[in-house]
Amino acid sequence: MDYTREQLLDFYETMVKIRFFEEKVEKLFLAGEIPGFVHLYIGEEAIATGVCANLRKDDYIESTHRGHGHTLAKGADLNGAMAEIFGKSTGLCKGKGGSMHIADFKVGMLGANGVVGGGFNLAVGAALANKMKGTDNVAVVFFGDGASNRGTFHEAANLASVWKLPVIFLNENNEWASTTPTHTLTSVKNISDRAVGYDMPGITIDGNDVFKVYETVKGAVERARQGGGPTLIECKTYRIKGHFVGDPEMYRTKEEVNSRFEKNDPIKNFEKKVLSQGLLTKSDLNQVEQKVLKAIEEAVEFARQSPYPEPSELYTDLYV
Ligand SMILES: Cc1ncc(C[n+]2csc(CCOP(=O)(O)OP(=O)(O)O)c2C)c(N)n1
Ligand SMILES: [Mg+2]
Repeated sequence: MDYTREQLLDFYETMVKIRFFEEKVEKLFLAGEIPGFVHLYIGEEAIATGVCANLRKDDYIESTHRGHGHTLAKGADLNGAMAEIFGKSTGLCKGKGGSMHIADFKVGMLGANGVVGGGFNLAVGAALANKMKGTDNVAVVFFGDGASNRGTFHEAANLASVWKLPVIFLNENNEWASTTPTHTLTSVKNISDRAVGYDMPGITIDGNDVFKVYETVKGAVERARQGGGPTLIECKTYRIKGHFVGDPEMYRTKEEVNSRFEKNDPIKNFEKKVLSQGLLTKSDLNQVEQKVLKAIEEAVEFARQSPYPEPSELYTDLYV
């Protein structure tokens, strides 16, 4: 494998940061410390990590309701992200976005979205802006298998293709759309097959392999930067947690979930590969884990100690 030690450590740090962050958020939500609704990204960490490792700060991403991982992978501040999920005034959106509408324009993270399929046209708009400004920046829109059935996907894919916009349609096929198995509501076997209808490359890959994700997206990003237009990439993965925290999951068995996770945990996959090939040591991995755990504990304390927004802030930041 042709990766530097620094790149490997970065992959690992981002993936465990997302994993530990989500495990912490789950605990705090169940303990009543976090308001609203929370959707966890556990089991899908290799996707956000492999994608965002190809992006610069001034490239854009559009996220989903399951957006914490995308936010962290794009480089958002950990304290600001945690405080946002707590609804505190020190959060990335001053506590007024919360889990499902977290955004960080400073790092090109244009927003999570409570509307399934709400990100497509925003990303295409961002890509159009890049093109009109003459930059080589790209936009990536993350979206679920369920979202691929929304009209917004098809409108956006068509226009992006016609105008050869620098946008990547990044599908996270985790086999579930809320309580519904994807294959019961999707007309194609692979979501990437839909690329044919829009005259763009369509690629399906193992989304639990961070190397595969990184390398595939690298090609699509280069193509987009050079004016080659959009690409549709489908990352096959599996949703390990309930649709939201608190989901009773009456529609599948614990055995199914456990066996999928055991076979295909993206972080374990990574560890196996780098250890067996002697690229990193157990102690390298431990050091990263300890550093990340400490940073997350600090972020929780930061969030706990921060104030809620003042009522007078209710109408600020609504319009630009
Ligand atoms: C327009 C719209 N329709 C329905 C919903 C309710 N809803 C929230 S998440 C979800 C399923 C989304 O599935 P998928 O796109 O596969 O994303 P995943 O949750 O698997 O990451 C649905 C139906 C919504 N939020 N917005
Ligand atoms: Mg899904």
